[in-house]
Amino acid sequence: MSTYEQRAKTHQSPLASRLLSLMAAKRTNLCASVDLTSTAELLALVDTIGPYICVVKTHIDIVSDFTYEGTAVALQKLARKHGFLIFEDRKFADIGNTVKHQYVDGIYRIAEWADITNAHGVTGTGVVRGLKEASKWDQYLEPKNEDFGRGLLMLAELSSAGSLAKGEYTAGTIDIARSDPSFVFGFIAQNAIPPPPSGEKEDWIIMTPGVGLDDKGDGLGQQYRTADEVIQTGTDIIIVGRGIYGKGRDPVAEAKRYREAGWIAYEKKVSG
Ligand code: 5BU
Repeated sequence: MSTYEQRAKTHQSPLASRLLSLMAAKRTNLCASVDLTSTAELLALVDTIGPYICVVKTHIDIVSDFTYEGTAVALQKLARKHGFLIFEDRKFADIGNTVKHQYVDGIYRIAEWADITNAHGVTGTGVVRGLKEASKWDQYLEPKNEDFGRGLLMLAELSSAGSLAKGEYTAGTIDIARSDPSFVFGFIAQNAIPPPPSGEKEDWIIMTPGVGLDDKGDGLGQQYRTADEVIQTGTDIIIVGRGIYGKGRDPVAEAKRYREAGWIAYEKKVSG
């Protein structure tokens, strides 16, 4: 298996290259899922765990006191301070024209501050085309601009019990991703992505939620596997939420612990 550094050099998505380089430089494949409902708590948590993560994943619509400047711009400042990307876990699932508006308009204006977002395949390839058009992802690729565009992850599989995203549905979603591999750079998935029938070489970044070292579930359908288990089954980035900030936990200690678990699993995988 290639290292993150090697993949950074050859990846077709500028955003994925940037992400792989920062993972290699910071020695972390940990994405923190920060599902907190107040801006102050969200920013305070991100500021303390920022050094140990490569991505912060948000659900911006659960932040009760959201303001564009106070929440989104402040989060961007922390991203620059600590060197991580921002992933808004919006799970777009509508026709191209609607998702375009949901991505750039409303009070959240996600495309302006989130490097990464994701979409379901249920509506077909229009979702990719709509989001790409709205992101104006290539406007960021000017050499003078330090930005590296936007990227989309398709939801191939979910971590929750009884998910309908499997079999033919998952295969169809993977085909949708193949419609634009410069904008779609990977998947939210629980397993490796099978190669295409043509045998062509592909490089997708796989991000996996449902990672926990202490719990097996949350009583509401969430299912946890360890960092080692998900990395051995093909994941590149582990997504951890309550395992880091859950009740009674020390977020810095947990972020360090998950970072180490993810990194050891990655090193084991690349070396053998
Ligand atoms: P947790 O606290 O580690 O269970 O949080 C997991 C996060 O990942 C949470 O924000 C979910 O919305 C998100 N998630 C998930 O758990 N499972 C999935 O399949 C997808 C997203 Br897609």
